[in-house]
Amino acid sequence: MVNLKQCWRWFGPKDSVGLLDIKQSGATGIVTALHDIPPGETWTVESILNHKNLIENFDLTWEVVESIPVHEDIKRASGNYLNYIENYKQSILNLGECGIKVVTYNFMPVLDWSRTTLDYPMPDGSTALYFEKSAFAAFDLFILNRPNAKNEYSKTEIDNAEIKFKTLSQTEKEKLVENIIAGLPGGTTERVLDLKRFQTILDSYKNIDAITLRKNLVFFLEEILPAAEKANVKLAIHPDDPPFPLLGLPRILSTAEDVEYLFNKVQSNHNGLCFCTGSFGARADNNLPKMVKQFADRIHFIHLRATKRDDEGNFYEANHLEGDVNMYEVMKNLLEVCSLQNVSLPMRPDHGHKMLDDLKKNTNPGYSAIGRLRGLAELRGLEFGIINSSKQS
Ligand code: DNO
Repeated sequence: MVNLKQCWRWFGPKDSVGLLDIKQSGATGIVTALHDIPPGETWTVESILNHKNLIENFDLTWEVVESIPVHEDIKRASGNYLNYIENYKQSILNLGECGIKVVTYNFMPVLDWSRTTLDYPMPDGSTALYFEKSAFAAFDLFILNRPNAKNEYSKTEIDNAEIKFKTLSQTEKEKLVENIIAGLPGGTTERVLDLKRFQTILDSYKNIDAITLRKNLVFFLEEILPAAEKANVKLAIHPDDPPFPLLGLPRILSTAEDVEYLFNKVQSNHNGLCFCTGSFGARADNNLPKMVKQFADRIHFIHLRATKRDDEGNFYEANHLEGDVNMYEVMKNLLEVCSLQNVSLPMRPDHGHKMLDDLKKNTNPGYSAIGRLRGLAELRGLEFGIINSSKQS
């Protein structure tokens, strides 16, 4: 059986988890981006090579770009979008020239990934990321006061949001606003700091429903795919996180049906998926082991993480082998895909709890050193066990 290529996300020289730390994790591949280049601008060969050299100095390899952010104009097909698409193509060509062959991106309007609490206490003293529906709704209905938002919630949801809102202190409200509108580190959307500006950006999507957003994604892909094919760069779209609409914005990559639609519509193998078990797994109707088989030849990158859902639709990020995801089946199917195709697909342990010394450090939410190290160690153990038992049978 062929292994997965074990990778680690690095946020560049400012990341408090450095390349030497990463070497000690056992990962050999790096997932990173040129975080200082604003969405829409071209990544030059020179800037790519500078970043690549930093990585190679530690005998690590830059395996995957996560992400080249997609400018909001492209998602709306408005303003300067044709220019930004040209720049996107050029960035892909430049990456290909520098030997980097997988590019992750997402097509979530306004918000990239979203959580309401970044330090949710676990019984063992570590902390996790948490998405609480009533807190999100309290923000939407009673802090942002988004026009017509009430029509999108049930009576019970509104009541629960109101109860939640009343329990929040001023500091907790401010924290909630910051967590939601400023975007999370590594996110690909604009860092917005005031509610008015945030509402203006939401308003710019008022005529864009799921059908239009899909159309804009297909247009974008058809434009950039010739460059991706020429440079042999595989595109890997990241699913919606969480996988349902928020703030009245459409979400179009939440389910197996959504992925199937996109792959049928744009058939190139370079139009692929970042198979993120944490994102897809926050919905009970996504059967993850089955999705691995279904999209086998279009999975170009893998995020392994497990969420634990409750009946109300809240979820926290569990330890990698302990949430609702059947990680054993997912891993087994992924390894079969690798063997059949004879490729080591790049995988990174996605997120991790803040634990032990992480708790004293300033790390990007979800991207602590020890929490991810635990995740990677568990996942490597699982992989090792599956590969070895398959040799014996
Ligand atoms: C969060 C990440 C996302 C992801 C982007 C890909 O931890 O998984 O921010 O990088 O959605 O474009």
